Amino acid sequence: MSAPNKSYDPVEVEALKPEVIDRAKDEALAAVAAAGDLEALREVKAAHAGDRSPLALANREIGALPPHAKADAGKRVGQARGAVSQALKQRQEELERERDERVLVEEAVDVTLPYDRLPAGARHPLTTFSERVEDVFVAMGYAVAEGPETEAEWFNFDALNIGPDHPARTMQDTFFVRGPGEPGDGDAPGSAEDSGVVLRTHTSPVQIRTLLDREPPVYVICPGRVFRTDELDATHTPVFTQVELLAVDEGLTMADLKGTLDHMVRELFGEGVHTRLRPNYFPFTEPSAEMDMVCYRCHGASVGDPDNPCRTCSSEGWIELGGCGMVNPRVLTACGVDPERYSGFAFGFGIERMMMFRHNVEDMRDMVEGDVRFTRPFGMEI
Ligand code: FA5
Repeated sequence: MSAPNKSYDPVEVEALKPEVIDRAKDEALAAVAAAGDLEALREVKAAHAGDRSPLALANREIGALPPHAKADAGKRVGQARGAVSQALKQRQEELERERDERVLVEEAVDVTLPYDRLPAGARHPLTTFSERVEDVFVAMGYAVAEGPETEAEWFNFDALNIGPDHPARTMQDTFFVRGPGEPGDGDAPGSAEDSGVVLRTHTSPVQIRTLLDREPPVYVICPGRVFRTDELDATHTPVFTQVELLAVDEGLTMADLKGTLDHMVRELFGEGVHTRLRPNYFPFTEPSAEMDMVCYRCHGASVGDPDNPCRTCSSEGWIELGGCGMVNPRVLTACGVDPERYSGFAFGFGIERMMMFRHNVEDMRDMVEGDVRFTRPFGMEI
C-alpha cells in the first residue's frame, strides 16, 4: 500500500483510474455471466472478488489517498465491487436452482420399479430334503456321520463282506481311481482296478468307519454323495445321494428296524404311512430286506381300481424305498465289535428316487442338470 500523500490524485493512481476500475468491473461481470456451473463460479469469485482481485487491490490503495480524494475513489470502487458482488449472488442463485432441477430429474427414483429383480439364491432341494431326513433322526438322538467320497476298496467292499468276486466290484458298477505313479497311470503296468481306491458306490462304508471310531452303542445317520458307472437316464444318475442309517446296541432286533422305518416315513410323508419288508440279499446285512412304504397319496386305494389310478405308485399301492437289514455279524467282527454281545440294524436309500415320487418328478435328469426352472418351484429354502 502506498504511503499517504497530500498531492495524491486517484485519477493518477493506476489502479484507481476510472477506466481501470470500469474494465475490472466489466471483466468481472462478463466472467460471472459466463460461469457455466457452481465450480466455475467459485473460480470467478476468487479471481474477481477475492483478496487478490483487481478491485480488492484497488480498494487497498484508497487508504493511502489524501482525505479529499478518498470519498470519490471509495465510491467508485465500492460501486464496482457492489455490482460484482450482486452479480455473483444472482448467478449463484441461478446456478443452484439449475443444479437442483437437474438433480431432481437425474436422481429421480421410480418407486413403481420392481425392487427384487435379482432373486435370492437357495439351496438345492436335494440338499434340503436330505437334511430333512437327517433332522428326523437327530431329533431321536442320532449323530450325523460322514466319510470320504474317494474311498479305500477295503471300506467300500471287503469290510462290508463284499468278497473279491462280488459283481458290484467289477468295472461295470465302480469307478476305480488311480493316483500318479500308481498301477494304471500312464505307462505304469496294471489297471486302475488294481489301485485299491474307488469312488464310493454307496454310503455303507461310513458304517465301517463309524464302528472303527466309536464304541457301541452307536446311532448314526450318514448322508452323502455316491458314484456308480450308471448311464444318466430318467431313473439313474452316475452321481447320486444316499442316506444311510446304522444302529448298533445290545438287544436290537428286526422289530426295532421296522419301528424306526415306520417312524421315518410318518415324519416325512404324514400320518397313516407305514412300511413293509420283503426278503432281499445284501452281503453286509443278514437277514436283508427291501423296504417299501405304502403310497402316501392313495394309501393303497388305487390298487385294482381302474377308475382311481394313482400316478405316484402307478396304482401298485407300495413305493420301493431302499435296502435294509440286521448288520451281518461278519461286519461287526471286521470292526472289532463282539457280535455275541451287540447286534445292529442298517438301512440305505437314494434321495433322488425318494424326491421323484415325493414331488412327482418324472425325469431324474431334471434334478441334476442345474436348471433353475426345476428348482424354483421348491421355494427359497436356505
Ligand atoms: C445300497 O446301496 C445299500 N448300501 C443300501 C443298504 C444299506 C442296504 C444298509 C442294507 C443296509 P442299492 O444298491 O439298492 O443299496 O442302492 C440303494 C438306493 O440307491 C436304491 O434304492 C436307489 O434308490 C438308489 N440308487 C441306486 N442306483 C442309483 C442310480 N444310479 N441313480 C440314482 N439312485 C440310485
